Amino acid sequence: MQPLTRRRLILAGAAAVATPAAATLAARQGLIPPDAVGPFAPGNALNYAAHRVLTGDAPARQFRRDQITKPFANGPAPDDPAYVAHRAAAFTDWRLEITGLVTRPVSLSVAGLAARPASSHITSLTCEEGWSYIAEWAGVPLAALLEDAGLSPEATHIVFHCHQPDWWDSLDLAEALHPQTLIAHGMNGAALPPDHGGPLRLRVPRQLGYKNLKYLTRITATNNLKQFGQGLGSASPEAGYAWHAAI
Ligand SMILES: Nc1nc2c(c(=O)[nH]1)N[C@H]1C(S)=C(S)[C@@H](COP(=O)(O)O)O[C@H]1N2
Ligand SMILES: [Mo]
Repeated sequence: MQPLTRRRLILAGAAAVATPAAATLAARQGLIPPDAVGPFAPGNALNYAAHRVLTGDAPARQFRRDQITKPFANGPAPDDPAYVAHRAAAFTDWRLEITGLVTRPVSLSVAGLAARPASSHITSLTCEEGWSYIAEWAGVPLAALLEDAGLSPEATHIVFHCHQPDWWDSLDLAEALHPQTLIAHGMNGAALPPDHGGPLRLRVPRQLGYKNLKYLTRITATNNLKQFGQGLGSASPEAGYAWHAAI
């Protein structure tokens, strides 16, 4: 079978399942992902809806401490003057802002975050390129931070920005409020190394590596992803990757 024919078949099948009635129902249930546009719309929508309906809040697999493997960093830490200065100052002036649809916007320091009750898990970071490693991650559950900030009932998604403007992403509330979703400041018993996103990164173990944004600076609660970037919910779909990258 020609690859194109096969692809057409899959798309046709997906489109058939996504009837107008099913699409309306899915939209009402919040089951349409922000990148459900263009030729990949049926596939992205089916994948997202199927995950949300079938896997619920199932946790990512956890490992034993003796299963921790050698970490692999996706590129070195930023070398621009601002990041280098933060790094030289041990990130004392680094801030994580929580803004948008919250009643109490906050600006948190790394020390302030590290002083809060921490959660940890030993999970795999899995890159879409085929490599992975197991590490112990420590941080503050995003759910606790959003609760303190007074997340508005109107919010549907949480948007993440970082020190690298080309990288940004978002999660739905099911993923953002999942107990394994951390604002991580520690890795394998030490402070999160710069190569792995220090001082702060999103650690969302139910999603592929690229959703795990490093060098976090701002978290924004919203009910309108269209106003960010090209409106696809993340920089990744702008480059051809799926917004929902559950594993
Ligand atoms: N800010 C930022 N976040 C990022 C990336 C990046 O280059 N910059 N790479 C992503 C990708 S593709 C992966 S697989 C993981 C890699 O995390 P690691 O470098 O700690 O292994 O981080 C993700 N988050
Ligand atoms: Mo990746």
